[in-house]
Amino acid sequence: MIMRNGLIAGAVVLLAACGSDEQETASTTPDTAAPEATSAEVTTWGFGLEEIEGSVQYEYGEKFAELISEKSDGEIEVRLYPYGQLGGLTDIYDQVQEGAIQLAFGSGFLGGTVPESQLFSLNFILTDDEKLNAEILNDPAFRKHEDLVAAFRERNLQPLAIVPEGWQVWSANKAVRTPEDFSGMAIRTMDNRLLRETYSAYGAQPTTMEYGELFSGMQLGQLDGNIQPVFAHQEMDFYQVQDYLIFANQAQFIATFMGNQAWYDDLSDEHKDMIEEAVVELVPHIHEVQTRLNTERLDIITENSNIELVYLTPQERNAFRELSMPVRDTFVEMVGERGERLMNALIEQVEAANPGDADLEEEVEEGGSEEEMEEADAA
Ligand code: 6CS
Repeated sequence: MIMRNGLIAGAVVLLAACGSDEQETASTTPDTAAPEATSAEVTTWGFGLEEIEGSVQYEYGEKFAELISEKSDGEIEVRLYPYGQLGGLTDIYDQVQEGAIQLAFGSGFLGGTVPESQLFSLNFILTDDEKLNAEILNDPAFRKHEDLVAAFRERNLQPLAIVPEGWQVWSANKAVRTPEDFSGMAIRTMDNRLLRETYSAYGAQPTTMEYGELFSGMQLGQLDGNIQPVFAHQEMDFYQVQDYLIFANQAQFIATFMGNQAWYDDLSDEHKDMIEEAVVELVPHIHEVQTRLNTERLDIITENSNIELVYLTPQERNAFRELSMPVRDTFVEMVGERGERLMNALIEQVEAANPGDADLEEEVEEGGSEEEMEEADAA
């Protein structure tokens, strides 16, 4: 696999205006300087993915392309650029900001571009129910919250949907059950300060590295641990160079689906409506896809390795939850009042959707029995 060797294929992205503001064609053209010709009737929207074929983002992109093609009677073609084709992660964000591509996903590394997006890296902020989280994040009350939209638009981006891709699962060469177990561990985090603060609070040594370099980073011993949804541990072969997968359910991997702001503003109402309908239809669809992919890939991992699976108990999780709480203040320090309002809006949505969770936290703090905690977690 090219990615795991850290070789990111170079790509030339050319932009061709084809008659109207909306008719922009982005194409990777490693062999020729000329942009690919498209017929006069077909408009191409380029969509940069942070992940390779077979991933949750790829499945999202394929379904989005299918829905847009159907809704536009074939007038619009969405062309996917999987990870590596446009360079590294920040190259993808640069290209959608500049309008070289029209659409992209942005997750942890996007924190450098849209600091408020680090909200999605906070641990223990959502519920334990992944489907409910997808619904909360995509409820217009949050997805279209003026502070979220303003944070992206200030950076020439338009947020379109929020896409949870599964629990972030730790991998390591030892079983991590307590913050003390993290001591001295070089754990790879995506490049944002919030994640570095979180894992420092847990006692680890956060280390930033590009996605495509992680396999060799772990193989060469530069990294002791990694944080990914299960499908990515499998798809990128990361599990082959680690001994334990640790499920703490501390956070989900969350990406934002976004467009170039000027491009979005120039779209006709009809095309904006197509996008809106597609992202709404995709909420239950991608939840089903991510749960299926993560389940199937865990089976592949366990069939093909001796990796040990560790599931933290509610009390073990609570030790991490407590350490994560002050990081919310760091988030506010970093992003100011707008980010704070957004964080509070998310917390309110979570509490309204899942009032039982606050009770559970109190019970855990008071120290119910492990069985009681597990029952409460399963409920
Ligand atoms: O860890 C990363 O950098 C990447 N992981 C996933 C699952 N998706 C994209 C992200 O950049």
